[in-house]
Amino acid sequence: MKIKVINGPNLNLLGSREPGVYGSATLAEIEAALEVLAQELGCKLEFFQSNHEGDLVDCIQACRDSVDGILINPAAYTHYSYAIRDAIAAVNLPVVEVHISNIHQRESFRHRSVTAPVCCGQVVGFGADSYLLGLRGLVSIISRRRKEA
Ligand code: CA2
Repeated sequence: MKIKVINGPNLNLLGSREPGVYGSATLAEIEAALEVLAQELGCKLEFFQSNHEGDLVDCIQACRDSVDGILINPAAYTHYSYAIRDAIAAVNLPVVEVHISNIHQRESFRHRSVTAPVCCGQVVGFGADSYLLGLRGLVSIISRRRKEA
């Protein structure tokens, strides 16, 4: 089982600023923790981060024939990128959306996710653990679908 882990704009800055909102873990540390969990769950991970909407769309499209599911934090694009939403819908793979912060407790523009309705699940507000919880949920959905097929 292969899973793409995609991170959107500014998440490359994790650990350097705003620790009160996003915690102190760097993106590299989050990816390392995901690798440990992936070993336990028996899946392989590939990582991608970009600050550019089109690159994220290209990456999601390329997932169609190369991975079994996507774990994504679209960052600020969550709230307004119909291009990323359409790419997720088009790729026809299980996708789980994660957020470090609880977007519902923050500014009103963060309350809406345009991408969540085309994902199979969303995890918010658990800090870096949102990624680990999201990976567990995604692997469980992929395994269930394989048994049902
Ligand atoms: O809580 C999340 O995971 C977010 O996706 C993070 C995005 C934000 O726009 C979403 O509303 C919620 C922002 C990521 C920016 O990360 C930074 C990290 C360190 C310093 C500055 C920004």
